[in-house]
Amino acid sequence: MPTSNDFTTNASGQLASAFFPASAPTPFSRADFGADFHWGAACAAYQVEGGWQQQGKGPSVWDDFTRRRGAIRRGEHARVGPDFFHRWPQDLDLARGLGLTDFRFSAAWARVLPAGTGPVNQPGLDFYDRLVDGCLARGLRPWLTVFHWDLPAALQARGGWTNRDVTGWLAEYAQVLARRLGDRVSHWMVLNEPMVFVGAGHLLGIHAPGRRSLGAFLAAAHHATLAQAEGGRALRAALPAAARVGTTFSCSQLTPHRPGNAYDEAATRRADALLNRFFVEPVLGLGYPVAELPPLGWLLARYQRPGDEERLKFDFDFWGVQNYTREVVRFTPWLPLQWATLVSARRRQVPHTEMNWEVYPESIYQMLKKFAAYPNAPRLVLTESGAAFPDHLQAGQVPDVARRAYLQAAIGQVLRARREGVPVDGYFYWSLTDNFEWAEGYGPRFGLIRVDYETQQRTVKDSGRWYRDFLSGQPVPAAAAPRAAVVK
Ligand code: IFM
Repeated sequence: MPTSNDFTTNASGQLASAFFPASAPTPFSRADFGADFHWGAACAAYQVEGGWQQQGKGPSVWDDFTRRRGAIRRGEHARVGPDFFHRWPQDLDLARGLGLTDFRFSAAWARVLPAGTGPVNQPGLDFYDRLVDGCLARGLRPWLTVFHWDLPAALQARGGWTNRDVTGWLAEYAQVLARRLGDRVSHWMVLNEPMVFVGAGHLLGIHAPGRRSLGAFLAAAHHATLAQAEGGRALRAALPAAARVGTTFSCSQLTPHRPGNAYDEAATRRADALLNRFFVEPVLGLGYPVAELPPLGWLLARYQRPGDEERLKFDFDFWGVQNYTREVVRFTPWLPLQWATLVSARRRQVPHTEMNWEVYPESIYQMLKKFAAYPNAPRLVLTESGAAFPDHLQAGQVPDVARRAYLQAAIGQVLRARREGVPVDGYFYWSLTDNFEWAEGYGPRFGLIRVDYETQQRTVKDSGRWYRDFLSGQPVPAAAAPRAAVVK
């Protein structure tokens, strides 16, 4: 099945139609999004910074997890990574060179508070201060994610996300950041993709802290939902009134494996409740979506206290929608609790990325529509979307045709939603540079900018150049450019 970067090898055109379904809008240009639309790229501290023990930084759960034998592909870790800790001026210069208006990054909790709570590590906080000033000096609006998965190891030793006190720890940390940076950072996000760090970290055991326990999952899930709202309140209390407070959610369009089959349809509704609705609906005061998953409701009740339903609510200024693919769901009678499995793209023999995620940009449109349909939903921003395809340096260039096509297709799907009235205000490509892709190590490359991890040399890929041209006003023609390469 095609995962190739070279469209010319895909004579069937299957890859092209995956990127550009008939519904994809063309032609279009930046002007169609209006002057205030946010154009960015995103990254996260643990994945790019390196500098893992520098200037007083404490250890995080990922520093510990990457030491575990077999936890990470090829035994890789992120102690140096793309070395953003030292090379951020160069990376921000490149971001500006692409014409981005906004830059999203996260702070490493243990760089700011080495023990998770208590004394602040001033050099660590100073680093983010310089980074924020560096963004502003280059005309990049900084967007700061408070928590992108790197919990301080000292807090994990106290139970981490399974300890209800984590809500207070997070609020304290959020306020430290807000007090120092709130005069310059206009957009804040409390959590990055809670379902991923809770599910992959506490139930599946494939991310830090590597737990495989239903109890740990449920406790962490409830505490993360509480922390999301408490963190929002803590930020709002400490930030100037003009600052925008948001949070982000992972999500995927879900399709039954056998459309029309009652079991697969019901399994899809259960998966939707867990994967797309679980962290969103309590924020709106709708409670957890347990009607589809009664056993989950009974089990979760063990971790809830009187008054929690109220505490889970928060009126965010925006939601960050993060979408990479769609999932196909099949009824699975032997799987307790969910009775649903996701049928992998490889198994379905559809075009997919190196993450084994189906190439399906239309899911972006579907998810924006879905989130916007909630009564009282705030404004939306696509705070992540991206694609990992293999790429190579050839004569000083990186001809990453597939990523370029994905980027164009993703932006087109955002426009499609916007044209139908969805209040979506920004697009952030994941990621500015190649980086450490968690359990997959350095294998999958998502970046608009290639990183040679031996030399730390940066090379803007063709996808990055395409983004630059698009942002400079170059229109996407009616017959999308990469399509021409397909029918060879
Ligand atoms: O790299 C991750 C990121 O940390 C969170 N969202 C998904 C990306 C790709 O897997």
